[in-house]
Amino acid sequence: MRTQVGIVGAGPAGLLLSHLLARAGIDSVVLEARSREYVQQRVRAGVLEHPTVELLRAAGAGARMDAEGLPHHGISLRFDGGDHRIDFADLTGRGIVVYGQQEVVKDLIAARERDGGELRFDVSDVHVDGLDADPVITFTEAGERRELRCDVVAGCDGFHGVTRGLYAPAAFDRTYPFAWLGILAKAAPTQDELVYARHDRGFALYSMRSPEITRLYLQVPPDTDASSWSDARIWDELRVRLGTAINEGPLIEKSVTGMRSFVAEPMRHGKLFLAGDAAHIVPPTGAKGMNLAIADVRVLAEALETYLTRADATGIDAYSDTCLRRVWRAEHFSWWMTSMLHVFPDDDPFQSRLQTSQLRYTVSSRAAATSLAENYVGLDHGAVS
Ligand code: FAS
Ligand code: PHB
Repeated sequence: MRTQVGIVGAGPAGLLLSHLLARAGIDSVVLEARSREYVQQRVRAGVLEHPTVELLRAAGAGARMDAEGLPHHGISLRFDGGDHRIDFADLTGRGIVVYGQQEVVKDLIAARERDGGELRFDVSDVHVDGLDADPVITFTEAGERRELRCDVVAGCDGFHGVTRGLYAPAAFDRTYPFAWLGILAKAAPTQDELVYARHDRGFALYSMRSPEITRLYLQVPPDTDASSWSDARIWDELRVRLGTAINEGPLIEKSVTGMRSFVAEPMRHGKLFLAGDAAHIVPPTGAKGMNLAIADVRVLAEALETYLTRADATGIDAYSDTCLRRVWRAEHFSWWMTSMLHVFPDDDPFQSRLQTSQLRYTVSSRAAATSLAENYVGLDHGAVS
């Protein structure tokens, strides 16, 4: 088999890259370890920042997002027993769209299959050789060992994939002393917008997916087993921390997500280009994970187009540095939101007073609120210096 771009991973990064390359007339093959059904039902991110929404629309993959997504024009920070709204529309003139990551994945798979794209699911034992000259990906599919020769390889296989291990990038890593217990419930949201709550018992987040589905999170210890939390205990704790009425309903999903900041530098090695979680991880407090993957792919698709159609290596040579500026901006914002809103186990009174002071300043100063708002709705692609 031969293609121009071999893509490992069919998450948001791999699927969008394949879609953008196809629109530029460049062929690719996507190799995915899991089944189509698995990747389409995996519950993860929920917030699309403004540049992501614009890119999906421009790429012809935003129709269902526009029909079913929930446009939001602000969020609330809850602390000191009250809610304080950050008005994105007033502060930035922009907003976000609440639309599940799995819906984006479904839309991109549908677009690729409509356009005859080559998505190969349930592959295993992926290996890559020849990264300095002529890359060859070998993999097992339906019990057969296969070979895919390509001009370049995109490592879009997430944090636990294999492509980052093909070279030895510098790793910048920080883990947090807590995790998030997330639930998806068949219950109509009682809030119009997201609520980030800092409570002495821990952080909580009120989110949603549709007029019928609520998405909620609780800060828990890092080694928490989701099964150790009964539904009743979850609802009770959410009510205490969010301080608001919440409709209960049957849980569709319950899982614990670790909190980590991670960056691999550089994001390129020879003919291999990492994008998304394969290269970086952010704690979900800033709702940046999937959006950062999409921003990487926008840069990579453009760079590969100039390289593969005009033999111009300017874009691919600048790829890593270009992406890392936005990556570190999102790392800082996600760390800042996480540090401000969570209760740290040492429960240091000095730190908790700093957090409260930061929260009070953020909601009372237009300049501070604007800083949170412009990072949350997403800085324009290419605008991060
Ligand atoms: P992904 O991990 O989505 O996709 C990588 C793909 O590669 C997967 O389909 C995997 O099966 C495949 N793969 C892995 N190894 C392979 C191999 N050897 N061969 C072939 N395929 C392979 N972000 C937010 O903004 N908000 C959230 O609330 C949020 N919650 C999250 C909860 C969880 C449990 C996790 C793990 C992440 C969460 N994230 C969240 C971050 C998440 O949305 C990621 O940023 C996003 O999925 C990144 O997309 P990709 O880079 O495409 O990686
Ligand atoms: C979600 O709706 O899943 C969500 C929203 C905002 C976050 C994290 C997750 O910061």
